[in-house]
Amino acid sequence: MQPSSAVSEKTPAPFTPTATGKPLVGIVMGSTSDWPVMEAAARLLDEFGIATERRALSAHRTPDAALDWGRGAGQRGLKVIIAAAGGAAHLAGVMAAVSPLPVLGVPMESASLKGLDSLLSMVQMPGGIPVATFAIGKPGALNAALFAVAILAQGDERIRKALDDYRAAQTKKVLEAKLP
Ligand code: RP5
Repeated sequence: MQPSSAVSEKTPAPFTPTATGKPLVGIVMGSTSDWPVMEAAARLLDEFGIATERRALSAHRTPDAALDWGRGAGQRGLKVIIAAAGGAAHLAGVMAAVSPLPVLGVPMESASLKGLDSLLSMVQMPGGIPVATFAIGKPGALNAALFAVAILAQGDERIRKALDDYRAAQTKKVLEAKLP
């Protein structure tokens, strides 16, 4: 049996958002199986004090509910949509088709093609309906969250300062790192 400390190292505490106020970013994903990756985006936005709305909805398995969610996003006060999907990854494109909000797409790694399928089906949007597509998997989830922060920072001095501080801390950490 593993000691409890080893278990807790491998199993992060459940995500309990601390950011208050109306959600400004919607994080929608094609399946609950995407959550372990997309949780990184939710946690990062929460660290910036930006409340999120999080849903698992599929362009294929729950098309009507996905369309309703996307159509109502702006009216609910969301400013940015982060949409993640894997395989035949159409969710971000569908969100962009029904909402004028900026849609940031995160391709999920897939079992058979390692996410190349997700990336190509997400990035190859027809002219006129943009999806800003990020890297496959967790780097994409983190960068989509940071891009959402950068968008929101344009109209919010507190968020702009928090983004400056985040980047300064990141730079400091790299420069101070000691290699063996
Ligand atoms: C996509 O299919 C989801 O976004 C997910 O990445 C992938 C697999 O979904 P599950 O079969 O695990 O529900 O729609």
